[in-house]
Amino acid sequence: MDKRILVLGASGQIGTELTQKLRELYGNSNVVASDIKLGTFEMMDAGPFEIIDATDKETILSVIKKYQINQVYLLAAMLSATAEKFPQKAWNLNMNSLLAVLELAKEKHIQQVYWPSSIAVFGPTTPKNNTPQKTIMEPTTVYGISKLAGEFWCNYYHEKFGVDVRSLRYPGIISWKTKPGGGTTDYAVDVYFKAVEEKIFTCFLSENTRLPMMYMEDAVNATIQLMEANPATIKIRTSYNLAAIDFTPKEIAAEIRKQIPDFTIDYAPDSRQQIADSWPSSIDDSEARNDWNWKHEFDLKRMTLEMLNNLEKK
Ligand code: VAH
Repeated sequence: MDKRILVLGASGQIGTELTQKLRELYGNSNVVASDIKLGTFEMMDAGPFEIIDATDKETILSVIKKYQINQVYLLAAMLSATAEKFPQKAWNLNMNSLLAVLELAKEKHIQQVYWPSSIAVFGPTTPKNNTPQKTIMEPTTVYGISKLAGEFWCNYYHEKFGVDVRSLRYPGIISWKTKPGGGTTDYAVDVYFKAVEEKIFTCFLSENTRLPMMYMEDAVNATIQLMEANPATIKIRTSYNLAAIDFTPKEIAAEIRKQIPDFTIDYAPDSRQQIADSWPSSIDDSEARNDWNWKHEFDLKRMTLEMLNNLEKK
């Protein structure tokens, strides 16, 4: 099938880089970027752009028809920390956008859907180390509840209506091109920006808070690899565990200090500490590695070099 792709939430942290990569792979004119508000000049100049409220099924359908879209990547969502401040808005955005896109796939307007889940689907009763694909899942955040519900909607539409929807449980994602908004893992992005700009950083999580993390390039590559995989290799239609590295604020600070020796960090845990404490410290993603040959490329050292080199040039 000639891929004609619509990215919903293209201005977000992942959406921005996913859109760039998809345009590189499939051609700028074959990837329509969209978000609730205007995108960056680069994104709107490089290819088609549409203003879309991701919960508005009719508008999504009109854009699908306008560009003969056959694949939708739904990246629009409200992340963990912000969702705690606006629970009803978060539930509405995170759930009704997914249900709108799944219905459009069920009605055969599109052939394939990508929807991201998160390690936020796990909760304080989940085994914390090397968290397995199938385990206790009792999320205690609005974001986690919405992602857990979303996973089972994906599985339902696949089993009941044959919808080809695919999903990954992203860990914290780290990038230098676009700052994330409203996440609990965002400290691991901010720390690099502040190390380069001010050589000092106050971390909103405690120094030994270990969380699963991944460099953006790995996350984007995993997403496209999953979407290109032979359907017969995809055994999980809720959402695959996906892992790369895990570290604490203390460890990432030590890695940064290898490049910026006078960098200092201090700790002032806030309400996001409780969210982080409810999540796993590391993830077992052997199903993804076995089913469709996933493997990560960036460890903490290589990611730190990549982040600092690019931020110093920015
Ligand atoms: C957040 N970056 O912090 C997101 C992610 C696993 C964390 O889902 O909310």
